[in-house]
Amino acid sequence: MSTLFDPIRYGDIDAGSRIVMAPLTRNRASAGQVPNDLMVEYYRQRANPATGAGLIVTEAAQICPEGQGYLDTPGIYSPEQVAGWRRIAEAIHAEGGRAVIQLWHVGRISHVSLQPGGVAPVSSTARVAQSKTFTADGFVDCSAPRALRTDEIPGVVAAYVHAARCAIEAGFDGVEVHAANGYLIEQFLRDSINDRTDAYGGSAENRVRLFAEVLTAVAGAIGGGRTGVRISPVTPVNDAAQDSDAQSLYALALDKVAPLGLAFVHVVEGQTGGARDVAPFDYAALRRHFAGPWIVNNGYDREMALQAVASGAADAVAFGRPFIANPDLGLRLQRGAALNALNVPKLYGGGAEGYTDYPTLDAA
Ligand code: 8OZ
Repeated sequence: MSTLFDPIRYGDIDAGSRIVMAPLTRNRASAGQVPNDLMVEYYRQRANPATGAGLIVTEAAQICPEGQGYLDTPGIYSPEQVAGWRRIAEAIHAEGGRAVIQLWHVGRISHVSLQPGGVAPVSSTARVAQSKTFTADGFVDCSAPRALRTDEIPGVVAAYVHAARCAIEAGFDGVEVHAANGYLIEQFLRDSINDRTDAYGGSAENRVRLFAEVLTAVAGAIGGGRTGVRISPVTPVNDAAQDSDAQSLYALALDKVAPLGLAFVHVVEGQTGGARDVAPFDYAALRRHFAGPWIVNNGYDREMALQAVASGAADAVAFGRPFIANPDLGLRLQRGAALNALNVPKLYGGGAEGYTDYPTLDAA
C-alpha cells in the first residue's frame, strides 16, 4: 500500500513523492515569452520533493507563436526560451526535484492582438468561443477563429514535436501534452465544438485523431516514458460544452495511445478550478483504459488526497492553487499544517508579490 508521500516512477521519471504541482498559468514571462529569474525562483521554492512537489508540471507553455492566447505566457519553441527554461530545470534538479513542461496550443482561446500578424487564431472550427482571454488591454472576448485546413494539421503536430525536443534540450524530464480545458486538442475532441467534415471531425474515431497523432509523434521524438497527458473529460471551461458521449470519447482516446507507454495520465475531475460534480463521469471506468500512473486533480484537500492514494483510486495527486500559496505544500501536508491564503489579485501577471513571497512554515 502506498501513501501520498511515497516515491513513484512515471515512465522514465522517478519522483520523490506522489504530490504533483499542477500546471498554473501566471503570466510573468519576459519579452519574447522568455522565462526569467523570477520564474526560476518560483519553481526553485517548490522543487524539493521532501518539502514541495515530487513532480512539477510547469505552467502551460505555447508550442509556437500561434499557440499563445494570453499575455506574457512563456513559449517553448525559440532558443531564447530554451535558455530561460534551462535555468529553471537546473534549479529544480539542484533541489532534487523533477519537472515536465506543459505543451500548449490554445486554438481559438486567443485574440488577434496576440497572434503573429494580427490574424485569426486557428481551431477545429470557425465558430467563436464565448469566452474571455487576457491581453495588453485586459480581459477581452476571444476572437473569431479560422478552421485549420486538413493540410495544415501535420504542421501543428510538428510544432508539438519541436516544442517537446526543446523541453528536453532545456533539461526537463519530459513533457505533459495539454489536452484539457477547452484548448486546441479539446476543440478537436468534443463534438460540441468540432464541426469538421474531414478525417479530423465527425466520428469519435476522427475527433481523437489529433490527440493520438500529437501524443504518438511526441512520444516517438522524446520517448513515451517522458510524455504525459492532461485531460478534462467534462470541464465546461473556455466554452467547452459537454461532448454527447464523453465516457466513450475519452476511453477511445486513451485506447489509441495505449501502445505508447505514456509516463502518466493526469485527469481534471469536474470543472477545472470549480465543482467536482459538474457532470456525471466514471473516472474509475476511464482509468481501466490506461495501465500507467494515474494523476488526479481538482479541489483535493489533504484528506481526499491521502485517501485517493491509500485506496489506490489514484497513484498521485496534483495540487494547483494550494501550491501557489504554499511553496512547502509537501511539508504542510505531511504535518497537517494550516495553509497560507491565496493572494487572488496577483494570480495573473505582475512581479514577486503573490508569486515568490509566500512564507514557508520555517519562516513563519
Ligand atoms: C488560467 C488562466 C489562463 C490559462 C488552463 C492554461 O486552464 C490554463 C489557464 C488557466 O489550462
